[in-house]
Parts: sequence; C-alpha cells; structure tokens
Amino acid sequence: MKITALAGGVGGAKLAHGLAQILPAEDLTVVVNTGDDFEHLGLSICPDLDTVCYTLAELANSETGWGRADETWNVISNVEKLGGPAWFRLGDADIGTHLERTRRLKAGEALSQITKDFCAAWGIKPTVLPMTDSAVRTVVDSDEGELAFQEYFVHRQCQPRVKGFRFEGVASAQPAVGVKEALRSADAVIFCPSNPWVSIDPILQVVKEIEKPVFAVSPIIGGKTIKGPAAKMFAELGIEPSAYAVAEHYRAILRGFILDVEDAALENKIQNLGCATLVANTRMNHPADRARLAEETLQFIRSL
Ligand code: FO1
Repeated sequence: MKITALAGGVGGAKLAHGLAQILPAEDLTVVVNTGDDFEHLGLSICPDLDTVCYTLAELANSETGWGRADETWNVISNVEKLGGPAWFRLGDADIGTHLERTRRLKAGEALSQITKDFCAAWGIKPTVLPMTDSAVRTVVDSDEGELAFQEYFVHRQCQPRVKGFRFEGVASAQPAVGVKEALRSADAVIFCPSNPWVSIDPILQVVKEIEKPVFAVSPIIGGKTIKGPAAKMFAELGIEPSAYAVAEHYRAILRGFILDVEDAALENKIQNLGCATLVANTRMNHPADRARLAEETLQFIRSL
C-alpha cells in the first residue's frame, strides 16, 4: 500500500518513523511543513524537515524530539558570550546541517534536492519532501500583534494568545517537485498527529486539493496535546480542544479518523461528521509504539 504522510513537528515525525519501519521505502513519501522555517544567525533553518529527518535517521534527541541526540553546545554558548541571540538552541552537530543547507540554498539549489541529498547522507530510505521549494512563512496573529512563528513558538514559548494565522508566500508557492505525484500515486494520505493550524494547514494550502482518501491521527488526547500548542490554539480561537475539534477541522476531506482510547466516548460524534473511526492507543512513548500505531492505522485503512 502506497502512503503519502503529511507531517510537521515532533508528533508527526514519530508516526512518520513508525510508517517507515513497516512500509517498503518506495511506498512511503513524507511531505513536511516548511512554514516554521526561518533565517537566524545568517542560517536558513528548516525545523520540521530536520525533526522528521533526524527522527527517521534515529539521530533525534529523544527528550526534546527536535535537534540531535548527544549534542554539544559550544557554538551557541560562544554566540551568547558575545551577546548574540541564544534563545533558539542550535547544537554544534545541528549547525552543520544548517551551514550546508544555507550554502546550497544560497547557491540557488532547490530545498527538495538538498533534502534528497541529506536523506541519502543520513541513510533515510523513504522519500522526504518539503511541501514547497519556495519560501512560505507562518505568521501568528496574537494579542501582541503579528509574530514570526519561531518568535511565538520558542522565544515567547507560545504565551501570546493567538487570533489567527497567515502563511506568507503561500499564494504563489507551488508544491515541491514530487509532491503532486506522491499525492496522486498514493493509495491513501495520512495526516500525522501534528498541529492542524500550523503544521497541516500550511501544507494543505500549498497542495490545495487531495484526491485520495485522507486519514488523520488526532494530535489531541483528552483535550490536551502531548507536546505543542495545538490545544491552546483551539481554545484561544474559541473552539473547545478535543479530538472531535480536530476531526471537525478536517471534516471536508476526511475519510477516516484515528482517536485515542481516552476519547472513545467521542467516537459516535466524530462518525456523525461522516468519517470512519478507529479507537487506538495513539500515545507513542516508546519507539515500538510508533510502528504499532502505524500498523494499526494501515490495518484500519485497508479495512475500509
Ligand atoms: N524548540 C524549542 O522549543 N526550543 C528550541 O530552542 C528549539 C531549537 C530548535 C533547533 C533546531 C530545530 O530543528 C528545532 C528546534 N526547536 C526548538 C523546535 C522548533 O521550534 C520547531 O519549529 C517545533 O518543533 C515545532 O515544529
């Protein structure tokens, strides 16, 4: 079964890793959000691409989910000593990724080509694609005005109250080379348990429509996220955070929805949105959980 998965952030990367463990490499493409990308310290940084790639390559820091394991922090500590910005924690090995990506982008190379080469270097077999090769930047409208995504997410630690989102550049952004083909040739499309507002929506705005059946895994369990501000964002937008709210967010295109056992009571309400449901243990606390949830998701898709 050929799968194209949309992902952003740590939760998305974990399910992508689960799918990579059970699908033949040629049957999995991961399309990654690039709205979190930004220029910082003169470096072009692509956090969601790196979180997905480091996770697939088993190089990721397992505590934070982002950045690399066994990092050292000499460079950023020296930047801090010199009075430079150290709020965005860049590890020494991670900086190598940003240096080489920045060099190649400045030489005019496409992000999708750079990502392909980085995956080869890291031994990642499935195809990982940025949603687009052009610059798209998520801007968070908040009670403190508009904030660049990483300013909101890391520097302000998601404290400002959100009022809405804008994806600068999305109107003229074409899907990256291979994205349309991956969506067309897939048997099903999986929305990994990522933030609907700032990880999945930017991708949907770039790819526009998806003809194949769509299945989403809820990033919200018991009204909360494991990590990240998705539940807080729903609440600040006047929507009660729940797995139902996530299914409702995608209702126009959803064929199936995977919700956690903790939210089993919401199953009927979600089915009434017109989609099939699977109640599963969607927490991925251990690496083995990733393949298990991926397997259960594929079984669910095959059953329909
Ligand atoms: N997230 C943080 O909360 N604090 C950080 O200092 C931080 C640094 C960082 C460095 C490289 C990278 O690829 C990701 C990093 N992230 C950090 C995560 C980043 O903010 C992502 O945008 C989130 O994971 C949301 O997708």
